[in-house]
Amino acid sequence: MPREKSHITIVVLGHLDHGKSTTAGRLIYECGGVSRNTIAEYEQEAAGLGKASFKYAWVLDKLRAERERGITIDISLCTFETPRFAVTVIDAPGHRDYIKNTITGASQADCAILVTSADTGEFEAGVDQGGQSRQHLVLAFTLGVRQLIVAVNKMDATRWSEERFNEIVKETSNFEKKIGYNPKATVFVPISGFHGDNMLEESPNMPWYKGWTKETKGGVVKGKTLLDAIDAVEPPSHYYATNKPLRLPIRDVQEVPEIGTVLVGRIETGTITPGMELTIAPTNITAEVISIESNDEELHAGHAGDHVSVHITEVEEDIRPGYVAGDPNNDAPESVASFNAQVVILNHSGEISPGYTATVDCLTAHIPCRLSRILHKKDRRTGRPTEQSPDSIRAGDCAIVEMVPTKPMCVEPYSKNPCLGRFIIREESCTVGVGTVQSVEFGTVEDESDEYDENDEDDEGDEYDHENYSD
Ligand SMILES: Nc1nc2c(ncn2[C@@H]2O[C@H](COP(=O)(O)OP(=O)(O)OP(=O)(O)O)[C@@H](O)[C@H]2O)c(=O)[nH]1
Ligand SMILES: [Mg+2]
Repeated sequence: MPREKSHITIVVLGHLDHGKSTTAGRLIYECGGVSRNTIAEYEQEAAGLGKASFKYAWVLDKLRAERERGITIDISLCTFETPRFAVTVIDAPGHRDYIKNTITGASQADCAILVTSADTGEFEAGVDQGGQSRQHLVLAFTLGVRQLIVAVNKMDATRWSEERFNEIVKETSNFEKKIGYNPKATVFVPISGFHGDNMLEESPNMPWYKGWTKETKGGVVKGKTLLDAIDAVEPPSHYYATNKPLRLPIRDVQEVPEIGTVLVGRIETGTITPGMELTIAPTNITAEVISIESNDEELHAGHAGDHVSVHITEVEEDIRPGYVAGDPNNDAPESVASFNAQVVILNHSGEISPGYTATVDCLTAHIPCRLSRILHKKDRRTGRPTEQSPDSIRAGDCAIVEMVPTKPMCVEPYSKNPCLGRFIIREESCTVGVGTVQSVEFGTVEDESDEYDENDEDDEGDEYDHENYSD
């Protein structure tokens, strides 16, 4: 299918209630993705629940529980266009209980918009120890999202204060630098997502704001609005990855009545075409592609970067979110029995020694893995080994370790395939550490399903009510 515009994916991150869904919803509305009538309907219905201020958030918050509670629980995807790009926006939850969904969203993005509220105390809550503005940036950076836009939201609540904006830019620059981002390459835009200031058009309420500048290797770019900033994203590297072996990490598996099994996800590398055979790792399931859709349009082929729904032939086995589809004739993904990784421990109150088990988030997979051996500690700056076979590691340490998944899992060395080679180590809502895969040992593992099993919770649907409003 001919493509008029390049395709990018943006994830919207930030602390609870800072206005992620509202900003994304308003952006989609202003770009023509939803009608004025729909917004009017949302306004009326939301007012009935005492939540009128969530009318734009409802563009993305579609679950009953989300609308009633006024929070985002699961990620949702929507599309709109800028002059240069067809954009898929992934709205992620800020609530720490749903961080697994935030990670899944961030793992599929080329650029992040960090929405941070400028309102009194709210910005501070986001960047305090345990604040999600900070934690989300760590996650995004670890997952390879290198381009960042900071939308300083709720400027109306500060009476459009230049001083407050400057204070937030300064503080955010400080902590993003510690995480690894370059503040000079970051776009900062003062906005009101709810009122629409500096979204598509320059706001008359902030005459002091002269626009944003970002400096990257590609040069200096300037702009005014949030839309300008999205339009200035550098096209992602997976454009050039359509010739690599196929990797389609599965985000969702749908059983559609009268159609059959549909796999949903973003293609990280390679190309998928109707009629081709698929191998689905880690359980080696084979199926054939019947058809491919993106945005309700049937495609002749799906390429790296595309969000696709792939209708496959019926299979007996269970296919789960987190599995990875590939091409059996071209370096198919495989299950690993163990992997060696370089890990950095960020937050942990005690000593971590062999036997320690925590969730490893790698793309759309969330699998408990056991630390089986600590090979050596390393100096983070020089990379030199500092201690062979230590008994334990602790916060601040960098080490080479061996990990064993407690259920079938697919990861790949970072040097071979970065998207399947980086991961987060997490205990519930706390990010314990981050890592990159150095080498893998192929093989199968016993499925040790136990209380750690988060993917099972989703399957049973008892984590939250998945019922949609019918719009
Ligand atoms: N004053 C003001 N309020 C805003 C603005 N943007 C969002 N809000 C309000 O902030 C509240 C939370 O908005 P959401 O868009 O649901 O926030 P969120 O970041 O998506 O929240 P979670 O997804 O649950 O983390 C709502 O009452 C919004 O109306 C803004 O620009 N100005
Ligand atoms: Mg939200």
